[in-house]
Amino acid sequence: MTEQKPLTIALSKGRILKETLPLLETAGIRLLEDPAASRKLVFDTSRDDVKIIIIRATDVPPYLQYGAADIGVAGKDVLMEHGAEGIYEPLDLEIARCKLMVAALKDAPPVTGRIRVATKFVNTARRYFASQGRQADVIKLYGAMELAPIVGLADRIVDIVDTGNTLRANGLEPTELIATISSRLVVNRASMKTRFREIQDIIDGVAAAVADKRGN
Ligand code: PRT
Ligand code: MG
Repeated sequence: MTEQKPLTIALSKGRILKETLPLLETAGIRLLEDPAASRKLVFDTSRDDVKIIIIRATDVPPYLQYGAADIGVAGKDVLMEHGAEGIYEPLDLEIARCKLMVAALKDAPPVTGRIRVATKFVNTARRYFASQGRQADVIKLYGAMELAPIVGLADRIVDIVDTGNTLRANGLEPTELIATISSRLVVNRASMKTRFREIQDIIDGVAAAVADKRGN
């Protein structure tokens, strides 16, 4: 019998990983070593036919789009920013919940005319302001977005908000909700066709784990 190549699951390191591993375990897929104690990028699992790669959150969509991974987990923020080409999104994992919001300095006046927006979510921000008929110049930053309004780089930021503590600590406040965010299980569209049974079984297992955790 010819052996099929293992199914590859792409997970993002950081907060999503911590919440995803227990769901996969409940679905019968367990890492054989602790990724926190290893510099490896490819991990064997309790299933011979499944391996896990651990990459940056923003790298998950391209791995899925081009079929280098069959299954992945990514925040809806990252998926919205990258676009859904070649990627199927069958399941909300209900983890790493947060909100994608516009924020401004506390009590900042409304902006008339063109608005300057600093964010790492440039595509999402452009789409959002365009959908509102507002003219926006969007400036790409890679971190510490909160600093931009303080030093006059931008009128507004678009960023992830959870407790709001980061905004508050920097004298900012959320002003508009763009989207409520959670992490999603995603599948390469071609894999979904060619390896339907294997992948659907994993989706069903993880869906059951999510329902279990929710308490029904
Ligand atoms: O760290 P790295 O640059 O590799 O990537 P990353 O920062 O995107 O990864 P990670 O692990 O920090 O976040 C991955 C995903 O978690 C995001 O894509 C979101 O879908 C989700 N998530 C959930 C969050 C938060 N909650 C969150 N609070 N992502 C980021 N934050 C940050 C936010 O950027 C801000 O700086 O936490 C701060 C706000 O938190 P509060 O509680 O102060 O409001
Ligand atoms: Mg981070």
